[in-house]
Amino acid sequence: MANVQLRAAVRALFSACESSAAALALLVALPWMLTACHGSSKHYLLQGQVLGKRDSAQQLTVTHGAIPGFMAAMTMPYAVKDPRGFREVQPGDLITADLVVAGENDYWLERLSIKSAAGRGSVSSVPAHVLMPGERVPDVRLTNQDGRTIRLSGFRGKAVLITFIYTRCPFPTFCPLVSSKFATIHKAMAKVPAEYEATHLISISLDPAYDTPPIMRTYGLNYLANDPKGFEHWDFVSTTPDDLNAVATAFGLEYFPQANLVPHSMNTILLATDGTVSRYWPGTDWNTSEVISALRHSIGVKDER
Ligand SMILES: [Cu+2]
Repeated sequence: MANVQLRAAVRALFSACESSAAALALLVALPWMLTACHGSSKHYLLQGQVLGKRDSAQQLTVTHGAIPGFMAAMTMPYAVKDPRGFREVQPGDLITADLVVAGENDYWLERLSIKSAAGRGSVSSVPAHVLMPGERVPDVRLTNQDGRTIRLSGFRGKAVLITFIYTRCPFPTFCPLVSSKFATIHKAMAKVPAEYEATHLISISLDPAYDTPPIMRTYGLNYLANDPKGFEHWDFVSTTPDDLNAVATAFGLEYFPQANLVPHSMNTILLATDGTVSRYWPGTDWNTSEVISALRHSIGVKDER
């Protein structure tokens, strides 16, 4: 889900053998160090603190130090292939484990060992509530690309499509891809004035400290063919870290702010005209035509296609 950064590291690691130029580009973009290209799976020693435990997915969210030869310090979820270790470990525990990397999207923790259980209870393990369709969204203050405060409640009566991005996202298949899809949707809605009027798009930054209004404005213009009139229909907003946490968690987003990168999951949300959640499209491989017809349906337009 949120393992964007690890995936990129793994991809770099495994593609380094084939393309040193691509690997070098990734190396420049990311704080990774590549290891030698041999063997099928690689083992690294991970030391860190467990912040979350998800039983259904046998998954731990761990904040850990740098893994020499592989990755910088960060916080992210890992699958665990050690049933006994998984059963015993609790949020707050300091652990060591083997990080096994077998390929892109294929990595897990093994041989979990609890070094200290003194921090148990200091970390909340209650999973956040993700809004179900029909539930009302938190009405946080958002600051748009012009520095103006807007609220989701201000769009009652319109169908609103929301997604989460950050301008420094270095992975073309994540934020830039979703922003391009939003640009396609924006253009499609602009063809029919009544549909344009009854819908709205919002991109929320996952990196509010960096993504100030001028930065969001520049980023937005890039997807609006440099036409600032497009901001009337598509807002690029940031908010405070606390409000971001509230709204992102409500929409099931996972994100882990680091120094210059924010590994994160992706989710696109449709709000109905009454301001409640209507639908989710997780990830990035949804179809713009499907989202466009959902937008039209929610404002009462019958799709002809
Ligand atoms: Cu991204």
